[in-house]
Amino acid sequence: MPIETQQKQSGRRTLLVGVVLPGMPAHLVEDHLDELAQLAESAGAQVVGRVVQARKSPDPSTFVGRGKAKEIGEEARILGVDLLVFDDDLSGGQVKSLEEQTGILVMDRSGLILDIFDQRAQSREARTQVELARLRYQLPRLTRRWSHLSRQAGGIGMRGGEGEKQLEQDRRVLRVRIRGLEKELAKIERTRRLHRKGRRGVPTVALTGYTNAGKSTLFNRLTDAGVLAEDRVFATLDARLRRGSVNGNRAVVFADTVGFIRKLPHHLVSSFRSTLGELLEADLVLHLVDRSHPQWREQMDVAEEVMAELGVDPARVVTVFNKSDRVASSPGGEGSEGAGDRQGRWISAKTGFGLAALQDDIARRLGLSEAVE
Ligand SMILES: Nc1nc2c(ncn2[C@@H]2O[C@H](COP(=O)(O)OP(=O)(O)OP(=O)(O)O)[C@@H](O)[C@H]2O)c(=O)[nH]1
Ligand SMILES: [Mg+2]
Repeated sequence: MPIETQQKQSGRRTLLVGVVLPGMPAHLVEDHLDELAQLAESAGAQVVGRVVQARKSPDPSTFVGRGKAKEIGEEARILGVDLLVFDDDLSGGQVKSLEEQTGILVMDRSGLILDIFDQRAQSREARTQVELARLRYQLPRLTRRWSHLSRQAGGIGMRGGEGEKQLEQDRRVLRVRIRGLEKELAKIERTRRLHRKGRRGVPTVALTGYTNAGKSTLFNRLTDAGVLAEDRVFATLDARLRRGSVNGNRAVVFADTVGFIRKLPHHLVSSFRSTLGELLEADLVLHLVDRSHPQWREQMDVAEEVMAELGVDPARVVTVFNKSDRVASSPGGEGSEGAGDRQGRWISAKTGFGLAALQDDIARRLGLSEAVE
């Protein structure tokens, strides 16, 4: 029986909380909160406001200052808020203190992202990966009072009473479950590897990039797959593979993968290794950047960091600037000023601009063009 540890965000009136640390431009925090708002709404919450505090360093016990925590609690009561979401990672102790001081449910960005993944995960692989990430996230966050497991009915009740013993018991249950999930994933990964072997000889092109960059839209263009492409974060959680062709009718396998986001919980990255393994195994990786996004540069850096963390060879990565139709200065837009200091191929997965040239690029990089007779 899976341990159901998710707290539903549906319809919760939510207040976002961000902290500006020294050397951090204030507008950056606002941008991050804009994205956090999008995440909260994706999880089904209703964002009713935001609070930002400038601090020299986070308070070890309440993250924001203690006085500020009290103030947030009061504001939350006035606004009828029942969920506080912090943009930064909180420790179990911080969550506990904040909940005690405000009387309101508290979570952090990582927890929110995990909830979205939880809601979207469909395949057995994705579900296993998300559950594993959640349990790894929760293990160090279990606290004596705020033990998720002790809130659950069935199996792991509160018979022994609260306290250290219960906490230790909860931790043990989590560890056992984590080991079980790791084994299950290893099995799934073996199957995946077998499938990959079966494709040997057929070159693979994996699509990657920040969430909402247009990966699935491009995937559909290149393969006629009809995969869900939506204007929302993390529409895709499973790696999808499909044959397509470039440069005539040569078979190439395209892989659509899960998107990245800043402060992506590293538990998710490590749990999604088998899905993201497509990136490591691919002959070529197309890194899609939503070039129309005001924060495209930061998004590009985030994706490059995650790829580096995964061990993707940069020499196999082609940067693709997507949504050129929304950028006036793009080659496909009204004027033309090139790609600036970052090199990449401009396309619009939506209008089809630049796709033929991109396909030529792919064929060349895969050594397919020379083979054409
Ligand atoms: N204007 C414009 N919109 C685009 C383009 N490419 C994709 N979109 C839109 O951007 C949104 C996100 O597209 P998806 O293809 O779902 O993005 P994704 O990268 O697969 O996103 P996740 O799976 O959530 O990581 C959708 O609303 C698309 O219609 C483009 O070239 N131009
Ligand atoms: Mg997608």
